Amino acid sequence: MSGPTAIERPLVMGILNVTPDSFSDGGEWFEAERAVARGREMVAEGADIVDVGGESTRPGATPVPLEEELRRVVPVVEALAGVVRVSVDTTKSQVAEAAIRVGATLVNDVSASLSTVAAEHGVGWVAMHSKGTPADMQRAPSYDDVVGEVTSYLCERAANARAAGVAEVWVDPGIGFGKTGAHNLALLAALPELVASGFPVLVGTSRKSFLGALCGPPGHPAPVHERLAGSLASATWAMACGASMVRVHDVAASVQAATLLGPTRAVTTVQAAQAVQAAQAAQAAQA
Ligand code: HH2
Repeated sequence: MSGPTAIERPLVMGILNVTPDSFSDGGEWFEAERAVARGREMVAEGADIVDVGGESTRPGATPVPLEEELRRVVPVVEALAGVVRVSVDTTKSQVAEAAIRVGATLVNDVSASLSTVAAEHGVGWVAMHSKGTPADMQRAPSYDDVVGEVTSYLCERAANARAAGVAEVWVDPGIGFGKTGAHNLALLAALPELVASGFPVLVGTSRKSFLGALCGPPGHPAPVHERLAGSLASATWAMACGASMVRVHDVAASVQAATLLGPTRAVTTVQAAQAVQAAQAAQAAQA
């Protein structure tokens, strides 16, 4: 048998919200200097991509004017782009383009509408499913078949983007975007179906409210900063189902989980043997 092979692990995208009102980290990284420091910290924790956003998409969030979103996002993207791969979390083409000009190479698009920007500039694109806008998406969302509808929506958008020349296309079921807790769980349970589409899958569950509702005692949702275990369990589940990237606030813990998932996802005996060899070689190199 040949020597140890590096086992690929799922990627970890660190969330960096340069906003005063994001549901979990709002205000923490609102100043550019603090945001850049947090971005660097996430890189040290093992983040593969840092996702910079200047507009909260939490239910009921106030839309941010273009100039303000540019002011928040561009300097942070510029400062981090030389250090790590940067994605820009936006629904505005002008913000995506400005971020690309200063080094972003992935457009994280919760509106799944910016594929032409990605095609034009030769960068990657994440198509996320959402039903409605942040203002109304959590008002009694309903589906006949949530898994079927989300999967066919994403596959159609992704295939169109590929045909239009976007080489790197990700799909994301949009956990919490126009979905009840039951919808979120159904989508997580059916992730292998989305993975089977062949498009790489990104999943973001980190600290979201359905985890709070599930993890706290009845009627007392776990507060946002007490959702690490649920966040990690759901990210691990997603990776075990074949998701290629998870979007998280808690980078260090998620990188540990991803590192474990790389070898354990190896499905054949040969891969498993290679995984053991690779792990042993890595340990020996550290000793
Ligand atoms: N979730 C949020 C924002 N962007 N992008 C993708 N691809 N997938 C997601 O699940 C996703 C996303 C919402 O989380 P967060 O950024 O932490 O909060 P806020 O929108 O309040 O800034």
